[in-house]
Amino acid sequence: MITVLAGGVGGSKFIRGLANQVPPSSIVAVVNIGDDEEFYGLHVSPDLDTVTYVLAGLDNDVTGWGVKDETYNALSMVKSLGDNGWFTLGDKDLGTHLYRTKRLKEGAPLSKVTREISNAHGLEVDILPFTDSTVRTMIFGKVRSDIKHAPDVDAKKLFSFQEYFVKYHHQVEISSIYYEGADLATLNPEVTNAMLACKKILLAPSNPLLSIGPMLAVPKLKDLLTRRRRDTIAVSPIVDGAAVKGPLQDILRDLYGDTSVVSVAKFYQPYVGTFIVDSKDSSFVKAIEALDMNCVVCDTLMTDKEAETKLAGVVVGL
Ligand code: FO1
Repeated sequence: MITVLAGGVGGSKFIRGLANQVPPSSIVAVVNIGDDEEFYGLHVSPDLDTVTYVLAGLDNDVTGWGVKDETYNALSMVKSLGDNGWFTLGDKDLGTHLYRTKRLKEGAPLSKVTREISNAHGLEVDILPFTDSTVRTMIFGKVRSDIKHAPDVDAKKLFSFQEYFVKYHHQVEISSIYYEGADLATLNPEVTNAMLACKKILLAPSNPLLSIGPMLAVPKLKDLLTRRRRDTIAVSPIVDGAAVKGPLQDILRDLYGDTSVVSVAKFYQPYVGTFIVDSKDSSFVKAIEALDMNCVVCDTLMTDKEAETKLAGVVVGL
């Protein structure tokens, strides 16, 4: 059994590659829920849905989120009623949020609802939210002055994840990131078992602070990972000082003043025994090994399904 901690598009593609290398039923995907937010009374779980849609072949590979061949009739109606509608929810995607919200209101935990959804799509990978408790990634910072519609560019404030990411296009100079609820969050027994019983724990090439960070902020998960450091392998989400996708480069600059892969290695140092870096970053191997981490160099860019499978093959072979 392999346990993989993941979030977002990078995480989803990596799990898809992994499912081509090992039996999908041997993979437990522990997925970020720090991005979850309520829109129009519906519980939206972007990372759980991205992993599910990608594995089910339903993903929208243009946007990186939502469902392919989507329509937006419901959102158009909402906008016509005067709502700003800054968070784009497609009609098919809304079906997932309607179902999830109904089941949560009936008292089902998020992990159970997630299994119901992935079973309905015929998936064999076990997709689990890292907790059934509420953990929310909050961003403290100031809207960058070059963004036009910012009402109060000078004020530092607290943003929910989706306000930061979507409403302000992640154009926020970050002072700190806070994972609300993480200190009191409990782990599902399935997550604990998967992390103890698996041969290897993998950290997908997801954003360390936005996708993996919410999990590391849960004391029990942090302890488990620290205990299994020797068996934990992380894949770098940075190539040649730049993020493959999303705002990671800006975040590393704002928080650590260094956007190199070493910055990510330092963040993962307490939890990760082996770090996989891109061939373009081979000059950083010595600096990473000095952190008491094994370092493996290979091509990490998941440009197509073949590249995803090849990268997963390197990881599985370690
Ligand atoms: N990302 C955007 O940049 N703009 C959107 O309007 C948007 C809508 C959306 C709807 C459902 C969903 O599951 C994801 C959505 N995302 C959108 C992505 C979301 O912000 C994710 O949390 C990030 O991609 C980080 O993984």
